Amino acid sequence: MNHLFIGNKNYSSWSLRPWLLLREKGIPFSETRIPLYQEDSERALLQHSPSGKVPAFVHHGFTVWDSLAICEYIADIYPEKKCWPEAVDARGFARSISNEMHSGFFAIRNNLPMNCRTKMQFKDITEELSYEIARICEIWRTCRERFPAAGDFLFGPFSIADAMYAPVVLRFQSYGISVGTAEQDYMAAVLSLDGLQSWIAAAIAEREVITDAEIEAYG
Ligand SMILES: N[C@@H](CCC(=O)N[C@@H](CS)C(=O)NCC(=O)O)C(=O)O
Repeated sequence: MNHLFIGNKNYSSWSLRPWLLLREKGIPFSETRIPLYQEDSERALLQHSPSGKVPAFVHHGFTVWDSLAICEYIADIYPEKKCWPEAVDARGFARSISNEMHSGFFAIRNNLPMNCRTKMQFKDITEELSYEIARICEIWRTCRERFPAAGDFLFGPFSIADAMYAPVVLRFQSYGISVGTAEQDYMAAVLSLDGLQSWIAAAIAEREVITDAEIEAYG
């Protein structure tokens, strides 16, 4: 009834977002992994996703694509799962930061590619990268201060906003990005999720290597 098409678990940060939402909200789904940047990838992607990109989600034969649209659709079809915070101001804030992630942070996305197998001290922190890291830390701190609902996540209970930022948590961990105490606590909460741990284990077990997403340890 629910099927998610995803890319390589090691590299596909957009795939992780709806996958983690489904897992953490206990929504049953099956999945197909399409390894990216291989000879047959383009054909396989276009067969299941109109954009030719993953993730794509199929619900009773109806296809929705693009990570945030999929998360919104899941929130619509499972209102009881409370995928967004309930209070209207918290929900507005959660949507703003989720869209900010979806449409921005290009320095982080380009310079610190998600790679669950990597653990290094990344030293080449440009001004642009440093600005984006500081902005993410500000977002996480502000959420915890302004919306101190019960729970360890940005708005208390796990929400779409956390799914959108989970790949950033992985990147900060992989590249040894230093953050403040509140941000460390938030990262620890995300990293302790069973769903995320099982994604990481599957990512580490994958054999494909996408050279462009492999950063040399330097500095
Ligand atoms: N805006 C899209 C981005 C999707 C995207 O770029 N997916 C990558 C994998 S993480 C992809 O399918 N790449 C394959 C390709 O471009 O050929 C989303 O949020 O889902």
